Amino acid sequence: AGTDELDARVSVCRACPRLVAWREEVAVHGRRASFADQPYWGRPGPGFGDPDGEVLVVGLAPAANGTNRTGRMFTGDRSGDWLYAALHRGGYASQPRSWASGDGLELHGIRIVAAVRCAPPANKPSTTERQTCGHWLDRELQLAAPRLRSMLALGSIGWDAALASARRVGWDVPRPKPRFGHGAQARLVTDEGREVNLVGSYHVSQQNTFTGKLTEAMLDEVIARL
Ligand code: DU
Ligand code: SF4
Repeated sequence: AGTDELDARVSVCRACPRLVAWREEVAVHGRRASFADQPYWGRPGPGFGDPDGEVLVVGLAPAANGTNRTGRMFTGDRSGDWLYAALHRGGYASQPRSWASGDGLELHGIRIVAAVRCAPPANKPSTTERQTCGHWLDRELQLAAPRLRSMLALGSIGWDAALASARRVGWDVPRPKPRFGHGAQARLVTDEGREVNLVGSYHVSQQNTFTGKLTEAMLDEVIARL
């Protein structure tokens, strides 16, 4: 599948000097004590899930001790605990938890990618890094376009990345730019005239889930709209 080749190319990308340095620094010296004896991936996070999925999830970026450790999007951190549990409730994931790349998890009908593929310091990618990594997202949209039905954008960074990428690959995007919010929705039209439903959700990060800004019910509700 086209996604296999894309994943292989992404996983050796070194286009952002600051992020390359950080992902490798964490992998070699910056491990959390509880993971000290584990090998770290230390590379960009390739997309994960169903290569023929009709739904694309666009997250923010890998976490330093999550995807940057396990090599799989959202696997190995608290954000992933929330996302995979919700995808399991929604019928997209074969199991509610994901802790390592060999855990048996399979997604059906959905593929997960990120606006930025390398773990950024303090979870804050720069504007340039977002633009640079956006080219990989462009390729995701082009590969998914023939079957894509909807996209779930996590957080305003995921939302902005999805809209910017859709514009770059020649899809119709409403003007003025649709505003991000939890439950925000926008209708995009691919270059071949297919409608794609973009849905926004607060990101599944701890700062939202611990504080109750994002509840399980709120997440289930947006996933049901995909
Ligand atoms: O072996 P493979 O079919 O290329 O799958 C690679 C990887 O993708 C595996 O860890 C499972 C996952 N995956 C999935 O989650 N859902 C699918 O429908 C197909 C593959
Ligand atoms: Fe490449 Fe994206 Fe990582 Fe930058 S963030 S090095 S573009 S994979």
